[in-house]
Amino acid sequence: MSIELFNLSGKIALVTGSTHGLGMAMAKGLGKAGATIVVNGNSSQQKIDDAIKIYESEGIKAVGYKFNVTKEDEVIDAISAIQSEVGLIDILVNNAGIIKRTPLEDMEVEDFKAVIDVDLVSPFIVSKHVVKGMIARKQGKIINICSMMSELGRNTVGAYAAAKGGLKMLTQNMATEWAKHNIQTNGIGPGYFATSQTAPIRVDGHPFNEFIINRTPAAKWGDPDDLAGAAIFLGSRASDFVNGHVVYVDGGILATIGKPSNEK
Ligand code: GCO
Repeated sequence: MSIELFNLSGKIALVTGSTHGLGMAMAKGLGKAGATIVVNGNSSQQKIDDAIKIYESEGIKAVGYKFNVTKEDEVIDAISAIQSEVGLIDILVNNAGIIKRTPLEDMEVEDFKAVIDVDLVSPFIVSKHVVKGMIARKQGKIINICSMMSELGRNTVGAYAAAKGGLKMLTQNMATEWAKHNIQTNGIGPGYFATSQTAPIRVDGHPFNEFIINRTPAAKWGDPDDLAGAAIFLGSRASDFVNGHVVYVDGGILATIGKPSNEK
């Protein structure tokens, strides 16, 4: 019985920004639990086709849809195409995100707005149009990808922190409004993971690299596959009474004040 709770056979999961990185890792987890993965990206059709090959090479059923999550008309068209060509969306993972590392006093307004648009407004836009089907069917799962910056500030990532802090509260309000329809809305808060997004600050000898390894009780950067379990849990019946929470997968960063570099 218990393992059955995590079985996603017959389910359809749309994961935004799932051609690489954390999005792909979480989508692979959902796919290996039985779900059909709707892969989304916006950079190029080639990138989506290459990603589909990777999913299929791991025995995962995946279909690709290129659309810009910040453009409501593209989102409406994509969701109706997905629901008529693939099927009704059971699980939505709002993962697509960007970051711009600039001190706030030097940040251009359009850059600030661009980060808010992708990281906070697009989860609202995509959820608004996917949830209508979930409300009609009285079931659904929404997972918003938050961050350490949903709880903590950091030099140069002010716009990102504003968006991820806002996304935590948007998650709570989605749960408040949609739980009565048997829709569970929760978040996943990744700590520091080895991805292309963190590559610039994860270089050997880079002070931030040393800082993270020392600041993280697990004393390492996370492996994207470490997120698969939380995605399966929040996408499955195992979380049918879990609502409005962020599951932090961070190696213990938020649990501790940290320690000086001379302490083991
Ligand atoms: C940064 C990082 C973070 C991580 C992640 C932490 O510059 O601090 O890129 O934003 O990617 O969001 O939870």
